[in-house]
Amino acid sequence: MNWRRSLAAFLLCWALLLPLFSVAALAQELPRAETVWHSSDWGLPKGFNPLLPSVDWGTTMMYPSLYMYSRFSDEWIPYAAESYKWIDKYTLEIKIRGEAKWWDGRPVTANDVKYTFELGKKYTIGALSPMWDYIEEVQVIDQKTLRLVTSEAKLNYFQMLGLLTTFILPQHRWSSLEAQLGGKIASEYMEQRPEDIVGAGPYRLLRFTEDTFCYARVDDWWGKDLFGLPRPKYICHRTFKDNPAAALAFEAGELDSMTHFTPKIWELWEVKKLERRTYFAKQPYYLGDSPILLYMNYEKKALADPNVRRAIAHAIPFDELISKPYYNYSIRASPSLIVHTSPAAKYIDKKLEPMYPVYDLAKAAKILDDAGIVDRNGDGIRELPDGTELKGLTIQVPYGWTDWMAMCEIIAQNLRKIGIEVTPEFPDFSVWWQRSIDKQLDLNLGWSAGVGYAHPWNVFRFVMDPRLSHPAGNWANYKNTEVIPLIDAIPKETDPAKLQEYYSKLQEIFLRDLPGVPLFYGAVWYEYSTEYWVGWPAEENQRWFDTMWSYPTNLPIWFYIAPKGQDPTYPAWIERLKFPTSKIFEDLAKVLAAPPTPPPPTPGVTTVTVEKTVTQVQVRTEVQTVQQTQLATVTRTETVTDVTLAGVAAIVALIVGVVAGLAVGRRRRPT
Ligand SMILES: [Ca+2]
Repeated sequence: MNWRRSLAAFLLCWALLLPLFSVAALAQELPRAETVWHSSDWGLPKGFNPLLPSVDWGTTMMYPSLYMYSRFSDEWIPYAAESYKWIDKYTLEIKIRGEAKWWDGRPVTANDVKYTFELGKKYTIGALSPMWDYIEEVQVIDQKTLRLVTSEAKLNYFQMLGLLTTFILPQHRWSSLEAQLGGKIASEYMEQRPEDIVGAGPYRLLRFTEDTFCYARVDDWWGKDLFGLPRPKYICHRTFKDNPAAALAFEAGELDSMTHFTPKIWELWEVKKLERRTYFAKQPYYLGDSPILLYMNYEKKALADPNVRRAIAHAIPFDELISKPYYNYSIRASPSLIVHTSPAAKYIDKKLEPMYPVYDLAKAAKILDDAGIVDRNGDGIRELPDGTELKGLTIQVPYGWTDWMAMCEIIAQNLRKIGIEVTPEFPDFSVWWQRSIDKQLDLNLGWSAGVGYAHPWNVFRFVMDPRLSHPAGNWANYKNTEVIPLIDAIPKETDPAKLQEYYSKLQEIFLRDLPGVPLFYGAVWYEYSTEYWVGWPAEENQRWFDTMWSYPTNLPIWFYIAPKGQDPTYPAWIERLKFPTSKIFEDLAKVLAAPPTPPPPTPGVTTVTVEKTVTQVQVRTEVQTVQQTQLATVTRTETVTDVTLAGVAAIVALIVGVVAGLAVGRRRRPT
C-alpha cells in the first residue's frame, strides 16, 4: 500500500505549499456555496497571535471571551461564561460553562482567564495591560469559577465590564511558549502555523496566502449542543490594494461582505439592480458610531474666547458637510454629545435644546458683534477687543482623507463670511498626529468615543476630561476642572436618577463651553451581498450585530445567515440568552441594597450557585476608546484601547497605527 503513503506525502506537501498559492487557488478549492468571502482594508497577514498589537482579521474568532457584547443594541450573551453574580460592591463572580473546551480537549478554566489577564501585568499588551488600573486581582475559586476583584480606589464598573469581552488563551499552551520566548510572545511571536494554534472558537485558521486567509469551521466544537454550528463552512478574508479594487470585486460577486468606503454605494442596488446592500437602504446607509467633532484649541487665544467658539459653531453648514463630502453616509450628530440613535439617547436632556448650535451666519455674526469682536480696520477680518486678529488660523486633517478635507474647505469658506480667516491645511497623517500631541492645531476634525455600555460617559470623558490629552482625549485642551467630579462619579453610580443628573450637568457644561462641536456620526462600514448568503443584519432584519471586525462578539452572525435558497433561521439561543447592560447594574444595585451577609458558614466548601442568565462585557479597557489612524496604502481609523489613565505612554506609542483594538471596534477611513 505504498501508494497510500505516497498519496499522503503528496497531500502533506500540497498542504505545506498552499500558503504560497494565490487567492485563485484558494477560491477554486473551497466550495463557493459553503464559503463567506469578506474584505476589509486590513493589512497583509502579519500573524494570528492575539497578543500582538496588530493581528489579522478574524484572529479573535478562534478564542473565547466570557461574554459577547453588541454595542449597537447594548446587549450581552454569555459565551464561555455561563453566568455572573455580584458578590459585593467590588467583586464579580463568573461561572465558566462546563462544556467549554479547547480544541485539544482540555477544559477552558478559571486559571486560563487569570493567566491571560495577568499577561497584561507582565508585558505591555494593548488589550490587557490597561485593565489592571481597574482591578486588583483575578481570583480562582475552582476550575470553573473566578472572581474579578476591584477596590474603592480602582472602582470603575465600565472598565470591569470590559473584562468580560476580553479574549481568553489556553494557559497550557501559552505558558510553555512564554517559558521559551518570554516577552516576545507579546511583541514578536507571529503564530503562523495553523496546526499549532489551540483555540476554543467555532472556526480555526485553515491557511493563508499573501493576500487571503481562510478559517474553517470546527465541526466538533464544544459549543455545538448549546449554540449549534455556524452555517458557513469556511470564512475567508481578502485584502485589496485599495477601496476601489475591493468595490469591483464586491460588485462582481467575489465578496459576500466588506467594510470599504465606496462613493455612491446605493447605485449598486438602485441603478445596477444588484443584490447588494448596506444596513439601511436609504440615507444614512450605515449605522453610526463615534461622534466626529470640530475641535477648537483652547491654547489659541482667539479660540479660547467663548463668543468666537459659539460663532464658529453657528457657521458650520452641518447638512452640507454630510450630503456632499460624506455622500449622506451619516446624519447630524446630536449637539448633546450623546449618540441619539443609541440606547443612551435616554440621557439626552431636552431642556437644553435651545443651546444647540444651528447653521445661521447672521446669528454667528451677531454673536461676534455683540461681544465687540468686529472689524476695526476695514480689512474684512474681525479683531478681539484687545486687537487680536481672527486670522492666521488653520483647519487641519490628514492628507488623503478626501471627505474630511472637503469638509475643512466648506467650514473655512463659511468662517470667512463672518470675518474669521481660517486656512485649510492637509499634512501627512503623522505630522497631523504630532501637531495634535504638541497642542499646535487650531481647528481640526477628530473622533471621540463610540457607542456601547460606557456611552455616553466615554464621550464626555474623551472630549472634556482635563486630565486627558491627545491621543487619549481632550483634543481641544479644555481646562475646566468642574467636570472632573462628574466624570469620576458616573462609573461608580448605579442610581438612574443620579446618573441622569450627572449627564444633564455634563451636557449643560458642554453646550455652554463647546470644547468641540459634534458634526456627524462616523459611519460603520458594512456592505453585503445576497447572491450566495442571505439573512444579513439590516434595518428590516434586525439581528445581533457588532462590527464586522469585532470577534468573537459578532460571532452570532455566522449562525443566522444561510446559503441562498435556505432559511436563515434566527437561533433561539440568541433571544433566550441575551440581556441588556441595565440588568447587570440592576443586579448590582440589589446587592448594594441588601444587608451585609455573614461570612459563609463552612469555609473550604465551595458553594456554587449556578445561574442561567449571565453576561459579559467587553473590554474597552480604559473606558475610552481612542480611534487612531494611519495612512498606508489604505487609510484606516482604528479604535484602540485608551491607556491614558494607566499612564502607560509606552502603550500608546505601541498601538498607534496598529490594531490594539482586538476586543474593541475598528473603523476605517476612506482614502
Ligand atoms: Ca480687521
